Amino acid sequence: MPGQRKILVTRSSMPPFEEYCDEIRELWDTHWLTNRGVKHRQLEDAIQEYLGVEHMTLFVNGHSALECVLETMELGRDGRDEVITTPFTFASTTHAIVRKGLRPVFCDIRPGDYTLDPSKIESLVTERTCAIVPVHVYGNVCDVDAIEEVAGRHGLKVVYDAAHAFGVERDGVGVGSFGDASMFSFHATKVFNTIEGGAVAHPDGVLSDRLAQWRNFGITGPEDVVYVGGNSKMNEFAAAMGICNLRHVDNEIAKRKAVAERYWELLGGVPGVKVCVPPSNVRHNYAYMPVVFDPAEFGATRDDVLDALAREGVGARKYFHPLVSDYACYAGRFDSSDTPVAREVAARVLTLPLYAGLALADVDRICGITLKVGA
Ligand code: T4K
Repeated sequence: MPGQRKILVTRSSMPPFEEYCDEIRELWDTHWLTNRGVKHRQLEDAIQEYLGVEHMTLFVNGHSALECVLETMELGRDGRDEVITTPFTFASTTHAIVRKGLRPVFCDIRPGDYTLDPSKIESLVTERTCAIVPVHVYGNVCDVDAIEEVAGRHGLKVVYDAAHAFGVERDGVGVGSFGDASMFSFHATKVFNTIEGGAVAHPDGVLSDRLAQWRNFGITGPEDVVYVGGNSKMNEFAAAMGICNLRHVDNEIAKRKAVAERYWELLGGVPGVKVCVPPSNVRHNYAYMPVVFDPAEFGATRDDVLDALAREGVGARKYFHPLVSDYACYAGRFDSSDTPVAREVAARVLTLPLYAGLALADVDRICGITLKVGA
């Protein structure tokens, strides 16, 4: 609509300007800007405590963190190079696997929460399988018990892509405590951000050393370089943003909760419209608002809704369409009909705007536009 303020799928959380200025002021005294400075160390400790995990290693972004953990676990070195994972995710999950010389094997997802379907994993395990990389997609907690039970029986590592799941807990246990490791993203679009950033949480102190060394060229001492590592260090300005944002994150999540509940109230129960309400034993972070439209029941397609919202200045997004297995860069390698649930969800899902500062009146307007399309 001409003159109307645009609403996008999300909007970065930022601390008060003065708070950030105060946080970075001392950098003008020290001139120490990166390479595990004071802010970096402070943030690493603070996030470790907030997430309640044993070890925490910060990275420049979530993708590097995922690549690094796959590499430092030495997956593929013994000839077992297959990794069971989901095609219903952002490019990063699969790209990290492929870029580390491993082969993704796509497993279908559950229709209820869109996470990996554990009942379909075992039939995909071969003598070449080395790991499972499930995704806590939209912040929905995977069936970690069932996944880790299959992994345990076959001697497989489990590395969770928890990019969307900052602060999520199941039965009071943070998601970063599950499996062999979990990767978090602190990108500008996430519930908690360091502008760009990410981390690996894990229970293994040895892995901790390796991750920290790998992210700094494999340097282990003034004259010692033991890994062919990369450079994935978080700088002090990003860490300072994280320190500030962490002070406000509980409040941000509470505001997101109010927005999410308004969506559920207005859209839940509408024929052909499926919203995803977390179970009562999960402390969710309300990272995304996925809504699945069944055109036969609703009377309109997901794309009809997307277009109608766009005409009114509302930028919803098709996270995650297309499936990774349908990307041009993987043409000829996979068949998305092997994962029919994921294919159907990808064809019908729309993620509606959700962020802490979104007014409930705007949610009402977005739902009104949405419901009019199907009427
Ligand atoms: N695994 C999973 C499952 C992931 O979803 C991701 C990232 C990763 C791994 C990798 O983590 P990182 O390496 O990124 O830490 C965005 C994000 O760039 C990406 O981090 C995220 N997933 C993905 C789901 O979404 P785009 O291409 O959709 O972003 P963009 O630029 O279209 O922004 C989306 C909306 O966010 C904009 O409409 C407005 C808002 N926005 C964006 C930026 C950049 C802001 O409010 N502030 C900003 O600075 O990928």
